Amino acid sequence: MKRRFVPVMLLVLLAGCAGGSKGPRPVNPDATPLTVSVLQHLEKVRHEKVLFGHQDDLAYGVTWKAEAGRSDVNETAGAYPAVFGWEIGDLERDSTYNLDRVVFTDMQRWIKEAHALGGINTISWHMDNPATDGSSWDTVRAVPVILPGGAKHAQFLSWLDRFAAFNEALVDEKGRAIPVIFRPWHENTGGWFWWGRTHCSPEEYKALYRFTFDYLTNVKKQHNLLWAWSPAEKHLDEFEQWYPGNDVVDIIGVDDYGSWYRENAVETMSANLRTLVERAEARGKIPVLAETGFEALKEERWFTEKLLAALKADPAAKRIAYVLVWRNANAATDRPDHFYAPYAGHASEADFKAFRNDPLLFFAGDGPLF
Ligand code: BMA
Repeated sequence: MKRRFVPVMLLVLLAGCAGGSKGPRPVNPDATPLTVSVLQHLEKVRHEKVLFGHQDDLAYGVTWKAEAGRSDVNETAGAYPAVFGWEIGDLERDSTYNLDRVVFTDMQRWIKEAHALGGINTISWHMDNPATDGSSWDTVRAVPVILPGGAKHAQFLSWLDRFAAFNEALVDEKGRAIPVIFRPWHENTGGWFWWGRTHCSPEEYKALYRFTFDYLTNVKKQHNLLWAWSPAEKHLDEFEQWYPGNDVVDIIGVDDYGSWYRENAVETMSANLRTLVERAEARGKIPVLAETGFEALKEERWFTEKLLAALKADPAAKRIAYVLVWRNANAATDRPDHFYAPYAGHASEADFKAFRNDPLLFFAGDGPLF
């Protein structure tokens, strides 16, 4: 090698170390290195694997509540999920627990545990209706009320401040902010939440998402957040109309439960996933099945014959980074028959083990995610 090439090589190496590493960059240019790392791992891993996620996994299961180390997924699959979903509805009220009675300080502890397990955390928010003080299912028109100039704008800022305070406490053992996939204003192409398609215009909705991004990123400096947008499967043909923009979204998802109830469930889901993956890839974003599941698992082999089959039915479908199934509500204290992962002794346990053992699936500990 001729000597004059050495300085050039050095420069190339240094550029690599100075943040020129390969892969997508978060929309927030100030995202922490760990946060950038999560996004880039998702991009890398999705071409080989699909991460498995579960809502409220460490908080409770069908037969237990807030018991250290427990997880219905771990107790059936033999591994914790790779993605841990959490819900902060009622944080805006300064309540000590969320709308499903999960204590917020416990949730913060479980988020830290999930991170220590090598998992990725994601947060959704069923925020109360600011116009009426009803729930998020109270569909009285409210979006303009909280946007700048609206009567409840100051209150809305204080609600976002509460999230920032909650989020700032999420630090690892070295004091670094734990990355969080933040997924506000979800299922907006459905009509059941006050931010849904029949209760605000696309312009108002996009202004709401963009305002939330801008305030939390630039004013509150929440640099551990990756931004996910997941409309509902319903009216997904209106995708373009409601998409908040390439500059505020890292991850494009869909919340799809409905496809499992169609006659051609596997084909319908897999076609929906192809569309999702194509839309995300065209924008340089990460596709995910942000929420799904088959309530109460009435089909014993749902995990392999439906979910896994849909992922495998189309080479594009399996390029989603993760699939998250919804929560295992406690049967005695919350909602019976409202669970989406098996629990010990449930009829679909063996099928779930087979699902976990399929080489396509990735659970916590199967490899690094940041
Ligand atoms: C819904 C249901 C509700 C719950 C809400 C927020 O889909 O599971 O019971 O309150 O999510 O977690």
